[in-house]
This record gives sequence, C-alpha cells and structure tokens, in this order.
Amino acid sequence: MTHHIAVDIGASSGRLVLGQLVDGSLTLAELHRFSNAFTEQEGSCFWDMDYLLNEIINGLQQAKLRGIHECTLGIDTWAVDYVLLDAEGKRISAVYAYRDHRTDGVMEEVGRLLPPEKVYAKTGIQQLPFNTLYQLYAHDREELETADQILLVPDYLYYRLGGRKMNEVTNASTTQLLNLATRDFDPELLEFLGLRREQFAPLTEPGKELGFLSAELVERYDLPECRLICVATHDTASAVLGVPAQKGRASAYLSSGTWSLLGVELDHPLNDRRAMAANYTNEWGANGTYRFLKNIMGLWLIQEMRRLDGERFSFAELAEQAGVCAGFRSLIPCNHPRFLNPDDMIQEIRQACLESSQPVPQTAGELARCIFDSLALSYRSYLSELEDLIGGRIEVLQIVGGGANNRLLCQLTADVTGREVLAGPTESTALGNLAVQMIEAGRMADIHEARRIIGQSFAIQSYLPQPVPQLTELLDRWKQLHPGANIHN
Ligand code: LFR
Repeated sequence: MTHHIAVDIGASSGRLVLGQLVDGSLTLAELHRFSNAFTEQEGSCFWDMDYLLNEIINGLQQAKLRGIHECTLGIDTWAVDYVLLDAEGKRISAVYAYRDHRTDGVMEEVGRLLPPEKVYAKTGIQQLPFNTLYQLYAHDREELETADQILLVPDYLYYRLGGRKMNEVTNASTTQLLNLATRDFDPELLEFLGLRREQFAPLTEPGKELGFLSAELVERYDLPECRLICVATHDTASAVLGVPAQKGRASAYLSSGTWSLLGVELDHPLNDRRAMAANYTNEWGANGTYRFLKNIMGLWLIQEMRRLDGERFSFAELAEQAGVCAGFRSLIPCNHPRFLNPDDMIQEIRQACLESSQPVPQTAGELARCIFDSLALSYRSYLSELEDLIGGRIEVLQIVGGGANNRLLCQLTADVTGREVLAGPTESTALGNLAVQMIEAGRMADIHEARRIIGQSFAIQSYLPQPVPQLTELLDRWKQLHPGANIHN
C-alpha cells in the first residue's frame, strides 16, 4: 500500500490529506476540506458527529475518484470531548463541545472535594475548566451510569468507520483521569465520578492497526479499502510529532491553531510543585514522551471576532489591516476565562479595554491588532516561565499549524520574545498523523527520521527579532493586565 490519508479535524475546520513519500521527500495533497463549528441548542453547545462522519466519507470518495483504491487511514481531532455509547454501540446523548457553559465553576467545585495537588500528582494534567474530569462531573448522572462505553471523539470516529473500540493514549491523557505511575485510568478518580474501568476501552498506543474500514461503508459509498491505523489522535500530539527536527539548538514549539499550545517535548513528566503552580500540563505523547505545555487562548479570538464581523474579511486581510494599525495600543488579558466562550467576542474585547482604561479598538484591523499584540505578549511571558521550569534557555521558537502563515503574528512573536521564530509547516498535524502511518507501514524508520524528512520537505520561514521600543514598559503593562486571572488558575 503506498497511499496514506490523514483525517485531521479541528474546532473550526477539517480536512483529509493524502501523504506521499517519493524519493525521500514528503508531499501533501488535500483531498477534501470542510468547516466545523459547535452549534448552540437551547443554550448548550454540541458537536455534530454525523456531519463529521459524512465529511470523512465525502473525503474518501474524493480519494477514490483520484484513483486511490487502497490506503491506510488515521484520524486526529481536538481533545477532551467524549461520546457515551449504550451496549449496542449507539450514542446515548448529544456530544457536548468543551466550551459549553455547563462546566462553569465546576473545576472549583471539584477542587473543594478532591485536592488539586493530589490530582496533579497523579495525572500531571493542567487545570482547565473543560477537562473531561470536570465535564463528566457535570454530566447527567443517570446517562453516565447507563453508559456502556465512553470514547473520546476520534476513538468514536474510528469505531464508526469499522475500527475496534479503544481509548487512544495521547488523547485519553487529556481526560485528566490517567495515572502517570500505573499508566492506566486512575481508580480513585473514576470512583469519584462514579465510573467503572470497563466503561472505558483498552488504552491503545499510536501505531497499532485497528482493523479495516467496514465493507458495508466501502460498498455503499464506493470508498477505497482502508486499513485503519491508530495515530496520535489528539491533534496537538500529532502536531508535535510533525514539528521538524532541530539540531543543536534548544527549541520550543508553538502549535498555533484555534489554541496556541506552547511547550517542549520531554521524555519524563515534570509534575512537581512549581510545574503545578505554573499550571503546565504533561499530556502523553507517542513513543513514551510528554507534551509539557500550556494552553494559550490562540486564534479562537480572531476566529470569533471575524465571525461576529460577518466574515467581511479573510484572515489574511485582517492580518494586513492589523499590520498598518498602531502597535501595542490596547492589550487584553487573552487567557482570562471571559474569552473562552463569551456571548460576543468583539464586545468582550472592547469591554476589557474599557475596564483597563485603554483605547477601545474600533475597526476590524484595530481589533485584530489588539489580539495579535496580546497573543505575542502572552507567548513571551509563558516562554520565560517555561525556561524557568525546565532550567534552560530556549533559543528558537518553532511555530507550526495555521498560525505559521500569519506573518505579522510570527514577526511580532519574534520581536517580543527576542527569539528566532521558525514558522512552518502549517500542516504539521496532518504530517504527524501521516508519520505514524508511514512508520507503521515500514516506510519510515522512526519519528526521528520522520521529523528529518518533514524538515527537508517543507519550506520553513525564519523571522529574526527586531527591537521593540520600550519593551520593558510594555512588559510591565502586560503584567498589570495579567494579575494571575487566566484560564489556568
Ligand atoms: C487543540 C486542542 C488542545 C486542547 C483543546 C481542547 O485543538 O486539542 O490541545 O486543549 O483543543 O480539546
């Protein structure tokens, strides 16, 4: 089999990407792209699983039309969200989106019953209000008790395509229910939620074959024969696998999409008191690694701003307009929970500027500039924190994901952090997904080779830091805005 297809679905869009390795060089071809968003029904936020499945099938039909008769297939999506199944394997409730407001205040409530220090010592996972632990705590008791299986979103998509029921580890770790020492679901945390271990499936590592796309689907929709391969199903885990190799220079990654995930890959968890105080996470990676990182609000801010602005401008146009606006005029504490899912992002940004006596951004360009400036400053402060925690200087910041295309944000990030930014590839998530499939198929030796090939196959843009006037004053302003009130604590 020479064809490998990555299904990569994020909170705002999904795609099926064909990867080919020709003469040691990796190329990508997009087979299908579709939009994604959670929908609101009676005040709750849900994902539409049938729509996503349908789009995967549409993409596979495109593959067949291009003459692909056989392939391997891997799926990654965002993390933490779950699907409850009955004994027949049918969904027993709609699938909540993690920004749903039912978890407001739940993390604090659970914290009073279950000491956060204990949970962090066990799991090493950062406190985020939407961790599956808190979502399950807020879920209807009866539904939870009757659930035969709890799968995360990509696990469920594999299952519906014909794969075995499993809980893939890189994603399962984001539930905040896995124990670092035993490397399984933690009995005490399950008991706290009133759950049984059997309600989860066997933990499965990336690289395992899960069976074939069901013959029924192949026939009904005229699809290629697909061998289903378990990849790193958490999109961030795949994105980190897809970060090109860096030789000799200490680097951190910034996976820049709906979220900005800033961190380093470690071969051991770092879940001491300091890491807990800074609320860094230790999500499990492929090959026994850990993603030691922090969630930063990311491009969600601009996605929402653009949506509410009636999609008058493309992302590229917004960046262009932001580029000609005065810099660092208005800053927002972008990781404050108020920006997680406000009723109106534009109003929320303006209100935050008003409250802190800064000029209120009026135009789309001014709003975008305020977002990019704030994100760049956020990257700077978390990068310094990261250096303190790991005890070493980071020389290079590797930006992957869609945000690597944003030249203004990349340059601002280089300027404000004072580090070289290496931007690209934008499709690192699909690449990480494909790398696992290609390694499984014996076409690449291991992840080191995969990262070397990725580095050689895609153009990487370097941004060197330019001096920022009055940077010290700017950082002071930023600190005053950020009195510790963010989504992490
Ligand atoms: C990025 C991401 C983050 C996770 C958030 C919610 O797409 O997967 O890693 O914290 O979405 O699932």
